Amino acid sequence: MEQTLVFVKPDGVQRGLIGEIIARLEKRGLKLVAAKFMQVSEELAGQHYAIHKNEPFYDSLIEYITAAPVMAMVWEGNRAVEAVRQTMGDTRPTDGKSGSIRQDFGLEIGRNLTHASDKLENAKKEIELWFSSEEIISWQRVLDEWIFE
Ligand code: IDP
Ligand code: MG
Repeated sequence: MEQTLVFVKPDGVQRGLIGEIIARLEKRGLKLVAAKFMQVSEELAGQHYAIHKNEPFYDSLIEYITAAPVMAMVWEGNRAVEAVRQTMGDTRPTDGKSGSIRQDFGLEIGRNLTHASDKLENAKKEIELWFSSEEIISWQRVLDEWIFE
């Protein structure tokens, strides 16, 4: 089963949206396997967003992501990477349809509330970067057979 990295960004934490975001992922049927509330260091931010190093928004992105704590999580499920991206919505909150987290709660691309891994290969790398293997819990959820076919 796939696992994907999610974090509620500092704006989501400041705005009291951690619960709402977790609730949507839980209700979708995804399974939480790791979570920690943490301050992101400059070093972790730089490693996580290394791919954007040459973008004009890079400095403001690092400032944004390190400005307050984040709620970091790993979620599991069949096609979890795609499912979570879909629940988060398009990167720019004013693109795409409403009904997703970013489109329902955000307005600006630089204040888009959440991160979710964009593909399985990156999900694996990001989970390794953010969590140790002991922090990831393998557990049986009683409803699994009613959610996973
Ligand atoms: P994603 O978060 O949907 O995967 P990416 O393109 O990987 O989007 O960009 C990473 C993050 O960088 C975005 O979520 C957003 O916070 C920020 N970002 C991306 N493009 C811009 C931009 O044009 N201006 C400001 N911030 C941006
Ligand atoms: Mg991305």
